[in-house]
Amino acid sequence: PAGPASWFTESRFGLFVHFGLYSTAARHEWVMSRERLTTEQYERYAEVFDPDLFDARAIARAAKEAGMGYVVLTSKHHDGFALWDSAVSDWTIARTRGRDLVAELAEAVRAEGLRLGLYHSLLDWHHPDYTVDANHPRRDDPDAHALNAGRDMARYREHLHAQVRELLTGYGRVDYLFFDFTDSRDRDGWRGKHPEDWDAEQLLATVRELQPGIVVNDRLGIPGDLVTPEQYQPDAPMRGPDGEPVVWEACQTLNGSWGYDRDNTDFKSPDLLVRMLVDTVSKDGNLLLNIGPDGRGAVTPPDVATLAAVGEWMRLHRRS
Ligand code: FUL
Repeated sequence: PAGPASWFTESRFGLFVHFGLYSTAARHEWVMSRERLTTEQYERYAEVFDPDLFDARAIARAAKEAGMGYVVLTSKHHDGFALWDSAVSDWTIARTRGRDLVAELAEAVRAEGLRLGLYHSLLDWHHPDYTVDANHPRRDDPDAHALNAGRDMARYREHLHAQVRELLTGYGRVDYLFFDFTDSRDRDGWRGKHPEDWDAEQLLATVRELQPGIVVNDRLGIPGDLVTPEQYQPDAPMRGPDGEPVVWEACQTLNGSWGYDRDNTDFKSPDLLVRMLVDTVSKDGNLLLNIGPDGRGAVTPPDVATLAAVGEWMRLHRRS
C-alpha cells in the first residue's frame, strides 16, 4: 500500500468527533451493547434524536483554532445509524431529520482549509444480518445462538461495501478513513469477527481505487497506512514487525468516553493534553483528540474550553 500523504504526518494533530444516536442516550457510545438494549428499545432514541445544534462550521473553526489539520467524524458507529443520506438504508439521520452531517462537515472543513476524515464502524448492531458475537447487545439472549442461523454476513458485507462506496463517491475528496474494528477473539462461546467477514482486502482495494490519496488505518485486520493506539501513549516511536518505523496516531478521549457521557466529568486538564501532544509529536506520532457533542449536537462547554486552551498553547508554541 502507498504510504500516507505528507499532509498527515505534517499536521500531527486532528479532531475526532464521536456523534450519533448514542449522544442522545448520553451514556457512552457503547450504550446499546453495555445495557443489552433490543433494537426496538434503541430505536426509540431515533424518534427524539434531533441534531438541531450540530454546527459543522463551528466544529471546523474550533479545530482550526486549536491548531489541528483534520477532522474525523463518525459516519456510522457500532449502532449502525448513518449520519449521511444513505440510499441503502432507512436507519439514517437523513430519513429521520432530513440532514446529511457528512455533507455539512465536508463543506465546513474545506472552508477552513482542513482535511476531511471519516470514522466508519465495521460492527453494526442494528443490521439484521450482522451476526451476534461477544460484543453484540443480543449476546445474553437465551435464543441468541439460534438467532444467528437466520443472519447472513454475506448480505451484511454487501451493505457495508455499498455504504463505504457512497461515502467515498458522494462527498468529494475524503482524506482519511478510520475503520473500526476487527475483534478476532473467539470469546464466551461466540466466534469473533475476521478480516474475511468484511472481505477486507477487497474493501481496502475499493477504498484506494475510489480515493487514491486516502490514508487508511489498520483496523480492517490487515495492514493499512498507519496504526492507531487507543487511549494510551506509546513509550517510544512505534515500530513494525521488522523494527521499521511506522506511521502512528494515538486517539485519545477527554474523559474516557468517546460519545457524550453526561455524568462523566472526569476530564483531562488542558495541561495534561498539551503534554500528551508534545509527547506524541516527540515520538513521531499524530494525536487525534476526541470531542463528544451532546444529543442536540452542541459541543459541550468543557470541550469548548479545552479546545480553546490547547489552541492558546498552540498559538504560542507551534512553529509552522
Ligand atoms: C473503539 C470503539 O469501540 C470505540 O467506541 C471508539 O469509537 C474508539 C475510537 O474505537 O474501537
